[in-house]
Amino acid sequence: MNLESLKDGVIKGKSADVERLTKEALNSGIKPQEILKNALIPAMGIVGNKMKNNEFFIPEVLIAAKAMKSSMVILKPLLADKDFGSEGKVLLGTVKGDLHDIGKNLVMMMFEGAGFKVVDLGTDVSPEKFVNAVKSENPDIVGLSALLTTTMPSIKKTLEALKEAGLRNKVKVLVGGAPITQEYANEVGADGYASDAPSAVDKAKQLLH
Ligand code: B1M
Repeated sequence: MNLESLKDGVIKGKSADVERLTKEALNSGIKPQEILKNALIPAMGIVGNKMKNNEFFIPEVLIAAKAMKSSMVILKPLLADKDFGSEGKVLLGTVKGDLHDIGKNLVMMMFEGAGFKVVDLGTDVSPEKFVNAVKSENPDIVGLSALLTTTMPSIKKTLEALKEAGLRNKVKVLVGGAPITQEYANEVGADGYASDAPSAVDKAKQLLH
């Protein structure tokens, strides 16, 4: 069986086809790792590029991510934990005081689609919660999302809390969200800034390699 149709199904967001083709691929003897590596991850890479080039917008990306998930649901029990974390581990959250999570979830899907393991802390995440999660999860990257000008200071506070806990040098911190800029990232001492979900993945890869 050819994985191209599965890849194409993810790009076009055809969840039912993706589910069927995933099962067919497994039945034909293709290993779950191969499906992840040769169909799902490249498909989400293409989706990310289309988003960057303004060929795809948020609805298309969410539909593609949903299709990817319909395959992941089948593959996940068949895969070892390490298969999901081959690129690294990302701890993601929207900062304290901020409840916006649509962008953060898109960033999460792109990371998962690119082969990262993601631990999602959700929204309104306090600096202390980030610190505790860094201690327990030992991530490579901490991703902070903020959508409000009033919650931008929570990014700074989270960076300070990581520093105070002696953890700042153990992780790379990536920041993003509508009001965030590269200048702000520099000012607060983050390691990277990304303006959209695909760029977040590119930036994380740059920071780790
Ligand atoms: Co709110 N809201 N909101 N809101 N909301 C904005 C952000 C606002 C710009 C609207 C406006 O006034 N024009 C404004 C902020 C103004 C400002 O601070 N300058 C605003 C406000 C004021 C508020 C409230 C205060 C309103 C009120 O109650 N008076 C309130 C605050 C609640 C709180 O958080 N404490 C509030 C509430 C809400 C809802 C709950 C109703 C809802 C959120 C639902 C949810 O997320 N589950 C909501 C929404 C939907 C919006 C808008 C309309 C859309 C945000 C969104 O989801 N965009 C928004 C206006 C707008 O942006 N046009 C607005 C789509 C999403 C894909 O984009 O989140 O930017 P975005 O994510 C992008 C990039 O920014 C980047 O990648 C993503 C994908 O490419 N990115 C990262 C994001 N995180 C990243 C992290 C990274 C890297 C990249 O690395 C880790």
